[in-house]
Amino acid sequence: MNRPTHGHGAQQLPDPTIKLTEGWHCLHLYYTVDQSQLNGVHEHQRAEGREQLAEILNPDREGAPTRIQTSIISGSRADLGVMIMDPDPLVIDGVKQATRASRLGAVLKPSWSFVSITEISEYVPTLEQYSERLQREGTDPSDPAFEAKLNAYGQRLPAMNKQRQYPDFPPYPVVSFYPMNKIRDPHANWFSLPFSRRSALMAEHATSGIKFAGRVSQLITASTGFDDWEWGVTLWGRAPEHIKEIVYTMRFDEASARYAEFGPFYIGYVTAPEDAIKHLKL
Ligand code: 76R
Repeated sequence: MNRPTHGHGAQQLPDPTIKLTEGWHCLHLYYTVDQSQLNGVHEHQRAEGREQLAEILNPDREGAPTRIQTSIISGSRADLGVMIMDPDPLVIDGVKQATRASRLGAVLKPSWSFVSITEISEYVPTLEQYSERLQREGTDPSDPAFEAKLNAYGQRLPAMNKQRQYPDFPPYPVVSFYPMNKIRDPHANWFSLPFSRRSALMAEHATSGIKFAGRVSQLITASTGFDDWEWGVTLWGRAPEHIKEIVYTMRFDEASARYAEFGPFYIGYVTAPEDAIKHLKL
């Protein structure tokens, strides 16, 4: 009996792996401090726990995840935030387990987390699509400005794609994180729009985002199949008001106004692990 075969046969498929073909795994962790647990820890164990935690969160320690950033979170949903990225999801999970197994493990209550991966969005225009867009927007290919714009984009694109898949943390002190979906409402179903329409809406979205260059840096990580929402939005701000302004501004973009829904918002301030530990009075 004939059975369907898979492509070119199993021996030609890459080895099974928990690493991504491209990009990094990403985890946002949130903790609250349980004071009644902390009261029960002897001072010498507390001191040991503080040291362990500072080391676990230290981005420069041996075996540290490729990226790890600690922040102090405002509001009662969390006290401490940790954002981690690495090619290996078990290196990332190692931070969570080491925190739990430390002397302060019972004190730091996990209050929320978000699992995602980095990606290049399907709406990032290729050079060819960018050229078509310039023409659609009225720049003639014979116009010297056309070539200048196209060249500039071609120069920018590799670095932009690297920053989407293998991001560096920007040097900004304010960090906001929230998850979001594009809705599947019978009257506004993002996923039943044709690609051309979604692409046009995302182009409008990107145009409004670019106005925040130098004030806000954004990282969109994908979480379909990994967590309860479709994307995680991490925004870093040069100052707090820019976060409010960009999120408010984007509410008016059709891609957000009509199609987006949002989960809980976490706002925090980036700190060295030792400073966060001091601030939390652990
Ligand atoms: O990656 C790029 O910079 C290219 C253009 C771009 C894409 C494809 C872009 C630009 N975004 C893209 C995709 Mn975005 N973004 C959000 C939010 O609060 C809200 O209303 C929405 C949350 C913000 C604040 C934001 C900011 N963006 C996406 C996607 C994925 C869609 C998909 O793949 O289906 C989501 C969910 C999303 C949401 N976006 C920008 C910004 C900013 C500031 C920019 C300009 C970036 C720059 O300066 O280069």
